Amino acid sequence: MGLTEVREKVEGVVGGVVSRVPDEGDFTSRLRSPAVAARVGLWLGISFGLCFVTGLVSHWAQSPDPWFAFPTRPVRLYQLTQGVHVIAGTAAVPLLLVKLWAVFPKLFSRPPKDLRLLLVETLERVSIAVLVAASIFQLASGISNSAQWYPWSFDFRGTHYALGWIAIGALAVHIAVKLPLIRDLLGTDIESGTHDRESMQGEPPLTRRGLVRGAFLASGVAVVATAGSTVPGLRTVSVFGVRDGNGPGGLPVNKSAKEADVVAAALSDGYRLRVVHDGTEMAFTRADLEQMRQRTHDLPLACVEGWSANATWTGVRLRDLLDAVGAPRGRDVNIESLQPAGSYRSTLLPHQFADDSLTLLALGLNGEQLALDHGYPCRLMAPNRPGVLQTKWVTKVEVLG
Ligand SMILES: Nc1nc2c(c(=O)[nH]1)N[C@H]1C(S)=C(S)[C@@H](COP(=O)(O)O)O[C@H]1N2
Ligand SMILES: [Mo]
Repeated sequence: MGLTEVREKVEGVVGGVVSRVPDEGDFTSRLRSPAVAARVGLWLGISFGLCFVTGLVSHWAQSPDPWFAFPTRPVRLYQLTQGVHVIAGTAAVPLLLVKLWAVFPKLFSRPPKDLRLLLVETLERVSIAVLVAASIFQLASGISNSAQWYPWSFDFRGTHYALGWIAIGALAVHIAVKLPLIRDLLGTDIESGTHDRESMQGEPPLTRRGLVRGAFLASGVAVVATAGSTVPGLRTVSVFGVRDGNGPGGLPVNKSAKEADVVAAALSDGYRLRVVHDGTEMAFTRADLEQMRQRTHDLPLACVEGWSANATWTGVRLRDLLDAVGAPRGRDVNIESLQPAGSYRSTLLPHQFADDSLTLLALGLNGEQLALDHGYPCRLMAPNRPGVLQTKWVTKVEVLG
């Protein structure tokens, strides 16, 4: 076989493959239009912005920064930011699906012949690929975290945080590149044909306005179906809410005493709360704690997994215990539970929380004795603190140097 024949054969095969891949022009629906993509994209961008900012707040709350202390007030700030995070993420799911559907034909646009244009387009496509992949990952991993379903072995928090930066960076590039087009599209009527492809001749069963409204409606339904985990009035309609609000004292339980393997130790006569500062150590039975001055405060439990609930907690002010061992103010404190294993078995309580007058070692919840599943004999309850750091079944409070 001569060289020309080989070339002809190769060209034949390549041509055959290429002719089977659809072309952007093969998509005829008027609904898959840039005008739809821009409108849905605007709200998608707003949702992602809210997710990013509230995600940073959550990261900051969970990784104490010595230079920039997380505030203990407003008491419900974290409950609000985490609620917005989960609601905005949920709202983004239908929007992302409609947006991807609308721009899908662009995946098949033929690359330009001019080398310079080709380079620019390749860069743009890479940034969009990164944006789409990161967006899908963030929404999927966020939802599965809310459902407490972890079918992976990577660290959720670290990965979700890192990809948050990647997604927001790729989004910023995407908006910057498209800004003139976005402004033009949002400034003209959605049904007008500006920036349409020539092939968009089909007669869709729906107007573009109808499609965009449908996307917003789906987004609203998704929010209502899940937000009840955070918004009390919605609890009964939220069929997909992650926690139903039932549990001892009317509060959901995240991890039960049995799951945490603390039942025997929590109910044992030998239980003591040890408070340690330098050489001083004091041990309290549950009865000793009940004898101390009791305080009652309304504090929310706001889980990072997207549910929250308000409750009334009664117990001993942590600062009173720290005073008992002569600990000075301004010291961070380590809170340790009876739980033998697991990453939530102990937490660092920064000094602004340790010294706050609202921070309790709670013995009671909503007027009842604290249930075993909520942390009996005693649990930490501090203002404006993620639920994951409100350690249950506390057995040791250690003042750090
Ligand atoms: N020792 C211990 N404390 C813990 C946990 C845990 O797994 N172990 N889970 C935390 C999480 S993630 C949340 S949201 C709250 C839930 O408190 P609840 O079960 O009383 O509602 O407890 C926190 N305290
Ligand atoms: Mo949690």
